[in-house]
Amino acid sequence: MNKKIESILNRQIIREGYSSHLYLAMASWAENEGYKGIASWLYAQAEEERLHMLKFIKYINERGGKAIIPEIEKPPVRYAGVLKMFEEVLKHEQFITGSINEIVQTCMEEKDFNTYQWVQWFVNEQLEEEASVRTLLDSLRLAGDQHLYLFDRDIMSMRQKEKSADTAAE
Ligand code: OFO
Repeated sequence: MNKKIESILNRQIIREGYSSHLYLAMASWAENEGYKGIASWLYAQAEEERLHMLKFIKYINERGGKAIIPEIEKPPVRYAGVLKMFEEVLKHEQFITGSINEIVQTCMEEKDFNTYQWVQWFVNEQLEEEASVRTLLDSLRLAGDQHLYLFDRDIMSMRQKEKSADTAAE
C-alpha cells in the first residue's frame, strides 16, 4: 500500500476513534443531566463512529497496509449546556469532513483510485451527518431552554424510528 495513503488512513483511525470517545463522553454527561433521549442519540452516534474506525482498520489491512490501533485522547467531561454541546458536535463533524476531504485529495495526488472510490462512502456520510446535526440545532434553538424536555422526547422518538427503519431494511 502507498505509504502516504497508509499514513493518512491511519490518522483517520485516530480521528474516528476520538469521535466515538467524544460522543460517549457527551452521552454520559447528558445521561447524568437527565436527558435520556439526547443520551441515547449520542450513544448510538458513538457506536457508529466506532464502526467507521473499524472500516478504516479493515480497509488498510485488506489492502496490505498495517492498521495501527491508537491511544485515544480523553474528551471533556463537562459541557456548558445542551445547545453548546450540539454546537461542538457540528464543529467536530465539520473538522471530520475536512479530514475526509484531505484523504480524497491525497488519493488524487497519489493516483490511488481504489481508495478514492472507497472513501466516497465517507464523503456522503459526512454530508448526511452534518445535515442531521444542523436540523437538531435548529429544533434546539426553536425549543429554547424552557422546552428542552420536548426536544429530549423528540430526539428519543427520532432514534426509535431510525432503529425500526434499520431493522426493516435488514
Ligand atoms: Fe462523523 O462520521 Fe465518522 O466519519
